[in-house]
Amino acid sequence: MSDPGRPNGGDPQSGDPRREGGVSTATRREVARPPRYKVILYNDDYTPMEFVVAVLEQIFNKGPSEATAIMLAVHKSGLGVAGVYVLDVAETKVAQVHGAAEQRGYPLRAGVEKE
Ligand code: TYC
Repeated sequence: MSDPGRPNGGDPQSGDPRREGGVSTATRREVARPPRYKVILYNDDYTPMEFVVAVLEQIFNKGPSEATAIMLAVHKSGLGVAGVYVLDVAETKVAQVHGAAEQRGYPLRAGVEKE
């Protein structure tokens, strides 16, 4: 007899999405994990490095050394991940980056990409 108090009757081989090839079949009580989105920062030739570091600290809550490392990675490679969030938070962060950059007259751009 299956245990109604446990997903999939308590079968230890099922109920774990890591063992199901990512496809949910049985009725589940657990709420699905919402998809996550990367906020991408793009390099440009005009935005000052200190401004990008300040954006990473203030909008993406990075500490000074991580903010500097991300900024330098974007500067060298052309783009980089500022953070990973649910979609509405990611879109808000992008709007905050664009608002702060436009206020200062810098061309800094950001975008959202599904993880
Ligand atoms: N390339 C810019 C400079 O040399 C710095 C920069 C880094 C700009 C990261 C944008 O997302 C960026 N001043």
